[in-house]
Amino acid sequence: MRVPEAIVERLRQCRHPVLTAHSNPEGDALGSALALALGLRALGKRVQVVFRGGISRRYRVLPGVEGVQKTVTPPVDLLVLLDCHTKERADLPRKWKRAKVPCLILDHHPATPEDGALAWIEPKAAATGEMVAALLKAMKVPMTKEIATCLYAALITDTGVFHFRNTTPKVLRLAAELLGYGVDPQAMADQLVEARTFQATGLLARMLSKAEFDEHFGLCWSAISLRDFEQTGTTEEDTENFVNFLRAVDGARVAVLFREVERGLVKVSLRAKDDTDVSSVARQFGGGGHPAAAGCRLNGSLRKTVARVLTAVRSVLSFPHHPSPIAAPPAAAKSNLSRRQRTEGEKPS
Ligand SMILES: [Mn+2]
Repeated sequence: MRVPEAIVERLRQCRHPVLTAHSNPEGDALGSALALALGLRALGKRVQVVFRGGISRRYRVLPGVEGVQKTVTPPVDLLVLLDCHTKERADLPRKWKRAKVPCLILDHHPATPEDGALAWIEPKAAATGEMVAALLKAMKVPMTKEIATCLYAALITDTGVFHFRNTTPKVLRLAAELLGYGVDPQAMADQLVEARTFQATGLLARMLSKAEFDEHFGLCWSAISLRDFEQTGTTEEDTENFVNFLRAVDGARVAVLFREVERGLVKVSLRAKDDTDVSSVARQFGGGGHPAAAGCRLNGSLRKTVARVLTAVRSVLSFPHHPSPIAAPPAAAKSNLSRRQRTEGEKPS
């Protein structure tokens, strides 16, 4: 991964940077911000890490998280946005989204960055943390256990603990290098990915009992209502990784989790197990993400939102270059040859 010289230069020149990412930051957004903050502080800069909406309790084990601020204290000479590409999405106080301060963007989501910002967008990176690791090396920041822990958190979050296809040889080599600095891999995976409260476990049981599966499309989904949250004493924060239980269903190509987070506001998480691009669905509703993991939020009732989004997902799933073995008639599914013929027969003229 080649780090653009202009990015290194801009970071070398700044003295009072503010680092942030998208709201409700997960392990990659937060780990990347904290790792870069530790690195820039080692170079003598006065760094603020700002998340207006605060940080989920899950991440309290990350080094430096106790220093995260909800507000910005001037002076500020650079805004650094990680794991997101516009000031609008960044978890900054409104006033600072409009402030005339130079802006630097580091992101691995394929997207068009904010106008006027200096941006490094690397869609091939598994995580923004992988970019930050390369950046810190380019800036000759000495690696420490603390920085390694934050970067490791970023890697395991976005690769699903080295489960997804973005787990490249490079990612594993970086992870191995980070473990060499004393990162505890079990503590990281337990606390950042797997752990949930007993109340959240009750919510998970509800979510699973409401799950539905459309075998024809290989589409598995579930919806959590405001009532579910209220009756289990949980919040949206507790639903992290829930969508993966839907994704795990045998024969599921796409999993969708709906969460009614306020009356009339539904958050949607989409995951693809095959090469279906669910980010195209998320974008239809003003969201975004990666081809295999995307999200959006919609105004409307839970019932109507479920229907709208599932219709959009089914139209993506019915594209002829995604032949579904499940949808094949039993006779045609028997050999690869007959399946290929069937697929060709489905191509629109
Ligand atoms: Mn990320």
